[in-house]
Amino acid sequence: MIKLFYSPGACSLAPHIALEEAGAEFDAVLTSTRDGSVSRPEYLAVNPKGKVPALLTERGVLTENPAILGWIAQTYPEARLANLQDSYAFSDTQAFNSFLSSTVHVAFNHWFKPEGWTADPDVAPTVKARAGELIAKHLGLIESRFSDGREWVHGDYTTSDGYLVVFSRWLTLMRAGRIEDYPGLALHRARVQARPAVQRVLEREGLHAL
Ligand SMILES: N[C@@H](CCC(=O)N[C@@H](CS)C(=O)NCC(=O)O)C(=O)O
Repeated sequence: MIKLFYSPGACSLAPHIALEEAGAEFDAVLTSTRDGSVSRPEYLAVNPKGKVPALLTERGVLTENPAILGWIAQTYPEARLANLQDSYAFSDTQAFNSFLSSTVHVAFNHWFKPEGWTADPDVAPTVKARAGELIAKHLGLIESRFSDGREWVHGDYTTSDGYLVVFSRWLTLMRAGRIEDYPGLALHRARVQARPAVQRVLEREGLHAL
């Protein structure tokens, strides 16, 4: 049985949504980032990086959201969570997911944990302020994708949509900006959260739609 190690509302929400959208059979294993569970020896044996998500498959453990999302899309092709017939379209989806993972997520991390990026506590507020500017820059770029009226990041619904909603939720929950400043993103967030699979996942994680 596939196992997804997740923490409520963390970036592991993205593969949680993708697995649910795919109709996969899986166990969702609560591994909170808030109570030290990610640092316990039994979890480090699964993912030595001490981060969620981790996905235990029949072949072994996968980590890193873009890789996990690519695996889910390829393993459940009937769910059409990526365009698997077109290598350009597939790579474009992976590129967007990599941007979220390597750039958007990292900017948010500087916002909510600035003291983790500098040894000088006096510098932390400057790190946080700069992170806020970068979050606005990155989300502005994403917002421009919706200017043509598209409903989903790539036109059709893909893994990128359930991943993007992690950060459009964080924007509000971490008070990193105003969703009203991103009307396309606001509509997208509402659209994703209205999907039945996403509602099931939010409930399982003990979360509410924003
Ligand atoms: N690059 C990883 C990032 C994973 C990550 O940073 N996960 C966070 C939750 S959103 C985590 O587990 N943090 C726990 C900690 O740092 O203690 C990915 O995209 O999957």
